[in-house]
Amino acid sequence: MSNRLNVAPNDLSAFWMPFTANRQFKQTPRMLVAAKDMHYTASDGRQVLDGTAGLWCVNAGHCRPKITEAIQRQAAELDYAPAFQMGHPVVFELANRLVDIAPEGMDHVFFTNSGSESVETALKIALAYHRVRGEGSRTRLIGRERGYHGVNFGGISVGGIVANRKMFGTLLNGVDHLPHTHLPAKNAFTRGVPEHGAELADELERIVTLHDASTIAAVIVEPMAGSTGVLIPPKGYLQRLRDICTKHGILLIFDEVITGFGRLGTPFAADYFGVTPDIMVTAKGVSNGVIPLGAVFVKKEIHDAFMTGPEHLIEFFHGYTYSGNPIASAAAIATLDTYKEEGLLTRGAELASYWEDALHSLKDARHVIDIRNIGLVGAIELQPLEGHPTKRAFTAFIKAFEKGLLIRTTGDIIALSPPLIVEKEQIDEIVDCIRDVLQTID
Ligand code: PXG
Ligand code: PLP
Repeated sequence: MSNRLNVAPNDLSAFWMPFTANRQFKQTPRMLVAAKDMHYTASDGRQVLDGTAGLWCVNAGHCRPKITEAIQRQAAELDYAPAFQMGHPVVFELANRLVDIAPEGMDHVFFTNSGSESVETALKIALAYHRVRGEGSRTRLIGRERGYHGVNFGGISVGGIVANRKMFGTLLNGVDHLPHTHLPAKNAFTRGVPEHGAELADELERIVTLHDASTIAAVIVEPMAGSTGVLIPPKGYLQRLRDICTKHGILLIFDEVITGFGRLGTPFAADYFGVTPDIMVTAKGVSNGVIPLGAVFVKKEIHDAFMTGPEHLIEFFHGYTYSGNPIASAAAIATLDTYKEEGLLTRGAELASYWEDALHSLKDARHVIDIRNIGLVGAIELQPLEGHPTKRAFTAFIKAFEKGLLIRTTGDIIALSPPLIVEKEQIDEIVDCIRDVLQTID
């Protein structure tokens, strides 16, 4: 063990923490110092069950030996290679491995270092694709209310979470938004995919009528909206979006940063819903969250549209210093090996009904106003404390951590997404702990 374990830093002020209540944290820090499989070790030595796979990313569980070894080996052999105009074998192997498990027709992969970068990359591919085909008037991008597409300017423009947008000026021009699909009055306590709301996809027709299809490049949605509190698409909704996009020559982008790599019990949400987008945005689970990596999948027609003109010219002016770097690529190959050996990309399907029953057993727990589930994702929505939105869920988060369980909260929603190696007893432990916590908080 590293001698850094259990040695608390004496000054927490320099690090400006992301998406964190910095002052609250620094008064009562919650430090994680080690992890293995389903558990973290906190700085006071307690074991904490990981109910969230880190931030929806550690799908194979923590410190898996194959992944650790691959990183160590690659770091010692080829640490870095220029990403532009040079190659190394590991990233080509990774691209082939990814295409093998991707939905039919998604034949090419562009690498990034995060979900946010994957989103920007996808939006740029969509715009440039129309332009290289002589349809340069297609410049509008359509997102959705309550969508989360990372934190860069393109992503917050098409995204629909007001706190992530309101501080940052006018954002991208020419963006419009579909309505979100959260209909608690009709769908509360639905098990799995909700019945009501497919017609909300028809709002895309309204937007097309308003702007004209010839001005619209792409629609981007999360197949299941994760970050905003697990909003599951109504039955038939995604197929309707697909049909409308196809009818009008608009590209459909699925942001599968959370849903990719087994979260719903299928390799991708596209497989779960039987709807194939034109571009698929991924990150997180592609490298088990261990090393930053993102991957944008595109259909052959899109890739091939760029492969024209003189062969010595760069076809797409985009890329990152670390696009497909050797260590991240090696980590991702080892991740895919682990997923394959342990059947993790479909394990969620085997556990889904147990998970669903366990979650819905909380229906009568205190403060609960809705429960949602799909694959190995769950959400428990709480009645907000009068006059103090988000406070009740935040208190639940703190109390759960004290009791040895890591959960995520967004607004007054508890979101759960354990590593895909979770056992039934650990599902029981998660649910029992949350029931206890809800019993004790105001
Ligand atoms: N798209 C989607 C659908 C995401 O969920 C991103 C893009 C951005 O990925 P990066 O790697 O740039 O963070 C995400 C990330 C949460 C939570 O608690 C969700 C995310 C990240 C951190 C926390 O819900 N989603
Ligand atoms: N800023 C400067 C000054 C740079 O030189 C570069 C890359 O060369 C970047 C930003 C972009 O960095 P990255 O490729 O890691 O996204």
